[in-house]
Order: sequence, then C-alpha cells, then structure tokens
Amino acid sequence: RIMSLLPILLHPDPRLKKQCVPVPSVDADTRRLAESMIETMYDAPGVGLAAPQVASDARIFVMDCTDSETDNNPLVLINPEITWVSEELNTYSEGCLSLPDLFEDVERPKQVRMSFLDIDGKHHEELFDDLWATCAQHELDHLNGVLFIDHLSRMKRSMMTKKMVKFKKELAL
Ligand code: GNR
Ligand code: NI
Repeated sequence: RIMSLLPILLHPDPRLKKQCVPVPSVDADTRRLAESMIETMYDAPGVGLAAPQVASDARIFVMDCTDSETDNNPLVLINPEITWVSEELNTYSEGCLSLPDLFEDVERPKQVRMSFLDIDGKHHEELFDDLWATCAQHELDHLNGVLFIDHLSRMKRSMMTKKMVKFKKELAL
C-alpha cells in the first residue's frame, strides 16, 4: 500500500483559523485522507491530528492515545459533535504539532461524549476520558479554527505566536 506523509502546517497560518466543512459522504477520497492522516500522526509522532493541520478543510480528525508503540489503535472521527461534557475539569500540559515544542496547561472537561461517523460511514457515540477527552477536544477545536493557545492569556498567546514566527523564519532561511 502506498502511504503518503502530509506536510503539517505551522502556526501562524490562516488555514488553521478556518471553520471546517462537514463531510457530505464518507467516500474513497475521505478514506484516503484519513489513512494519510493516521500515517502522518504516527510519523510526527502525535496523539492526534486534525484535517486543517494538513491543509484540508474537512471535519475529520484522527487520534490514538494508546501508550504502547506497538499496539496501535487509531480512531477516525468524521463530523464529530460533543453531546455531553462532565462538570469535572482536568488540566493537561498541551502541545500541538502546529506549534512544535511549545507546551502550556489547558483546563477542559475531564470527560466528553462525542458522536461521529467512522471510516465506513457508521454512526458512533463514545465516551472519552482523561487524555482521550483532552485530545478529542483539542482536535475538535482545530475543526473550528481554534488552537490550544486560544485558551491561554493574550500575553502567553502572543509570546508563543512570536516564537513560532521566529521559528518559521529560521526554517525558511
Ligand atoms: O501530539 C499531541 N499531543 C497532545 C498533548 C496534549 C494535549 C493535546 C495533544 S494533541 C497533539 C497533536 C496535535 O497537535 N493535534 O492537533
Ligand atoms: Ni493540535
């Protein structure tokens, strides 16, 4: 099977700020995109990857928070929606493949229920907890043009954006 690694967009990029569009039908193109996103996520490596990070505006993300390197458990979530959030909150030190090596604490509901379509177009509703819940919310944010730094103070956000502008300039040299 041919696998293709997709380049990951780096913040700041206008394509990371856009609202993504629902997938009208889960077809061969959708499956190809999801497969490439899974390969790109494992290669990075990351525990999640959202379509806008690879320059697609489809409402798709993939994640795998299993802590083993060998026993892969990728989930593909198409047109995901939050149907319930816990009152209990949880704080995680979050990172993002679009802001490499920058981490900051973000507080979010500790558990969420999400409805979504899988790669076969089948409807699911699943409860996510802890890192899975944090990751699912971080990825859903991406589909709405929101980055984890948007949950931080303006000062922290502008500091991290400045670092990324500098990093991207150095990359371009
Ligand atoms: O790899 C990732 N790790 C991570 C850690 C804490 C909270 C969220 C994440 S998601 C991130 C990959 C990514 O950028 N997904 O959009
Ligand atoms: Ni991210």
